[in-house]
Amino acid sequence: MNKEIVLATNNGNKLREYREMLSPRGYVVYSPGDLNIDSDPEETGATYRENAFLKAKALIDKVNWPVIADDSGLEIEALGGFPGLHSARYAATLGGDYKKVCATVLRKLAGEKNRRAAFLCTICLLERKDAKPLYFEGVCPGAITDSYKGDGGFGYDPIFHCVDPDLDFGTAREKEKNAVSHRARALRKLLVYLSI
Ligand code: ITT
Repeated sequence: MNKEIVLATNNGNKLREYREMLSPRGYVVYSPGDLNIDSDPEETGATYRENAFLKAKALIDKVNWPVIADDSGLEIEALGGFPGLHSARYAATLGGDYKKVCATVLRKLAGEKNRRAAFLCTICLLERKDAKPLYFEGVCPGAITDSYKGDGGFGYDPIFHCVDPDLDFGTAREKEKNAVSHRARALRKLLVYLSI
């Protein structure tokens, strides 16, 4: 397969992580911005899969390469899975200020013993316009930290502790996070498919 791929995202942090993980394997990852394409479909799906599909589908007609899209979120057990599918939208209600978002989540969990949480990622691959969408999923189990830790990564990383291996995403180096994250786990499955 051609090693050029389009990542249907407007999130520069996701783009950076995909490039970091895919470049050593010889992939060139284009963003919609690189191709001067505006693509920001409404994420109306009821699942990560549906939203990932909507994002990939919105681009596939406009480009000449396979498209991948990533829908992801943080699920916190004691909050019934919140913010989950709405992780980005919840942050938007606080102006996209993740220091505030993380502080609010920590407050919601004040005194809570059950800190279990997981990052989830679903990648949708559309190889061509008429191709059947394929999905690759990754889960990174962990816990919500007791305090805000470091400014590494992005989004909810400063309050996420990965359990296997033990790693605070807020203080981890990008390479360390990218070896074990939900995104890395989903991407490894995609790479197995692409290498067949
Ligand atoms: P695109 O839809 O344009 O790809 P987005 O940020 O809106 O960008 P999502 O709808 O998939 O993407 O929302 C995912 C949100 O979940 C993201 O904005 C973060 O708040 C959070 N999130 C996902 N992966 C994360 C990670 O690796 N570290 C920290 N937070 C993450």
